Amino acid sequence: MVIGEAFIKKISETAEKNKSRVILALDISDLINSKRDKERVWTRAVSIAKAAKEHVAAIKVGYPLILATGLEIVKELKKETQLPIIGDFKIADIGNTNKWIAKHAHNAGIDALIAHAFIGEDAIKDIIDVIIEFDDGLFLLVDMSHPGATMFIKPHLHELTDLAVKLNVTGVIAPATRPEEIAIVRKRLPSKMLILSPGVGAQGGKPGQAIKNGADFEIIGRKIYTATNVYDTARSLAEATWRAYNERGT
Ligand code: BMP
Repeated sequence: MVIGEAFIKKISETAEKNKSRVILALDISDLINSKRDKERVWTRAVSIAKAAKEHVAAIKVGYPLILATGLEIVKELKKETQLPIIGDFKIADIGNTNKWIAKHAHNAGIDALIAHAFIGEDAIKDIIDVIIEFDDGLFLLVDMSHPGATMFIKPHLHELTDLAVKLNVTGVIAPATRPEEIAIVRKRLPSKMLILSPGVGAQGGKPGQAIKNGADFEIIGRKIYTATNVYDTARSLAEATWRAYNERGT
């Protein structure tokens, strides 16, 4: 048993239904100076989510979208897509502050959260208290996909992964831009714990590669939401990730 069994069940069901191992990173945004600006971003985000919904297993929302539209969009996205929603607030504060972030996220309808593993055990346990109370999921970042992550985070990959295992969280985030790391992380994790991997497409990772190396889902944003045909692009990424997952055989 890991924390977030209900979330794992939910995302596994949508993955199976849509034959997809893609999580859509819905980073639709713009600067908001009027009610109309906000409505425009809101409408665009919902329409992209609807266009992609048959070919993704979940939606990840984060600062770009939420700072533009407010957390209220989460309930609309759930209503329109019926997909699980991951809140990517990269929580990295003291425990008391983290608890409030987690409570607001749950209250808005978010099903799982992402936090930095480097904040350490006590500050993560405060998030876990809220996650368990509401039966949500929690993912910890054990490395990041951008080049600068190799300066401070990557050297601690093993320890950060071991902390995630010790705390029995739902899973971890590891970079598709360095797929060899995913294989390392996979070996250290119990099979129940998920690996979500960003960095596919716009950041250079090849669709399906992270999954071949042991990831369970690929988090993909720009390659989908900037495509001329969102539906077709999401469909072809769904096919590539689904094939990679089934060929891997676990
Ligand atoms: P894109 O496919 O457009 O590069 O988007 C990737 C998404 O994953 C973005 O929401 C980004 O904030 C997030 N992400 C990432 O790219 N690398 C990480 O290491 C961690 C992330 O959450």
